[in-house]
Amino acid sequence: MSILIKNGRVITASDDCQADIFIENETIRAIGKDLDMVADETIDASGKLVFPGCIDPHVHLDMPFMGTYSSDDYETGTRAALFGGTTSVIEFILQTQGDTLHNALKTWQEKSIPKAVGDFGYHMAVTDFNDDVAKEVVQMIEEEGISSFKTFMAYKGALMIDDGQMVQLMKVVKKHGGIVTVHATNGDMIDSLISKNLEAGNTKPLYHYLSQPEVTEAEASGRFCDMLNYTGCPGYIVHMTCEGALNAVRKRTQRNQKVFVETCTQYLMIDASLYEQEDGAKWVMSPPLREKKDQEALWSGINQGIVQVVGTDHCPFTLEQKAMGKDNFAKIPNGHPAIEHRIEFMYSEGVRKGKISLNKFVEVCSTNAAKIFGMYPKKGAIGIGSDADIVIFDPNKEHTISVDTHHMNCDYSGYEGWKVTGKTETVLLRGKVAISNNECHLNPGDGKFIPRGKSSMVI
Ligand code: DUC
Ligand code: ZN
Ligand code: ZN
Repeated sequence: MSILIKNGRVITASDDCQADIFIENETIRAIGKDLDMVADETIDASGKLVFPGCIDPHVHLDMPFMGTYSSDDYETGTRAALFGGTTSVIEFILQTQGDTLHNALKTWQEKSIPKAVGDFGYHMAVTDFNDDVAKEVVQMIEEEGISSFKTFMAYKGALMIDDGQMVQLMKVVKKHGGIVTVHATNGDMIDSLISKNLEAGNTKPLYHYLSQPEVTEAEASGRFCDMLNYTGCPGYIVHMTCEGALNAVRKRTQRNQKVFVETCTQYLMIDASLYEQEDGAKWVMSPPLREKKDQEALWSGINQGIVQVVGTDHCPFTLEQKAMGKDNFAKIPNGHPAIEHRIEFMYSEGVRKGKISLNKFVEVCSTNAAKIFGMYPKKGAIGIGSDADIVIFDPNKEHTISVDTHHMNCDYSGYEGWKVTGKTETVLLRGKVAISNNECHLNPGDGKFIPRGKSSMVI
């Protein structure tokens, strides 16, 4: 099977040119002006942008969390991702404290392999570290294609590891060429602020925000960087939200350590004033939304190259699930639906509004994640020999975000009525048309596990 994409404006992290792309089976075989090749199918991309399939390295599908499960599973979540132009996701396996990494891997394989519509990899969340787990970490890198290890500096008693475990984990991961990622907030401080607020009868969603002030993230981000520097391990801070945390990293990077930063679309677009609304639970996530000054700082961080990736932390819960915390903000399941619209938001809010260039857009939505997490240039690139994961994007199409039209398994949108310019039109996954004419043509099981190697951003 071959496909020729003709007349598109091809954008990568470094290039911008008018070119045709010839695909044979799963792979890009030729790129050039007016390619004289015959294919089984030709797609005319005149007037469209053509860029590499996007990668969301931060999603939670069917995740057991706060007494329930995130409402998108591998089928609905990866399908919604494809509709938006995200062809690959990296999801999080959660080790159960006291149990092995291998048992957790088996559980996640069962829920992902038969269901995934788009491609996927796993970060392994190490929630309990000891000498036996250290051996498993090595096996994950060398035998299972899992080279990134997620840690939590919060959620004590469920997910958090202490600083001693963190440093020992970093040493093993460094030795074997992996990377440690982190939810960097000061869990003890947050837990005490939550208790104080509840004791005072402050139960509304606003107090979720007020229990996680900026300093809790800035402090933990700096501490994580210092532990990376001590161990020499490369690291990655997920879902950074604020100026204070960014400045903590900026200061540390002056000593030339390897630390990468991810932010998420929501932290660039919406702010904490939403917590004052009656329906504020819709945006309860951790870390919480911040302020306008933080959005500006994050956009600047992207342009300065301190923030390398924009993901989503997609972790949807239905309104019924959110209502678990109607009398107590600490019981609202944390997270919101986001996987589908990241690319359209980044184009509309970022590129169209002059905040980032087209090349930067591809870099932060696709290429950098592929490089940092060891899947470049198979993913994240339009190059000869790369997987034919391709987005054909209409840069002028206007549309409105709504729960009525989204494909995520969630009965609300946090962006209801938001007007967007630019729409994902056609999506190819490894040479197959996954999305066209607003329909998905792939099935559960068509998405494949991506075994990942060492980061190509770390020398
Ligand atoms: N934050 C969320 O909002 N949801 C899932 C986990 C997390 O850290
Ligand atoms: Zn987190
Ligand atoms: Zn997360």
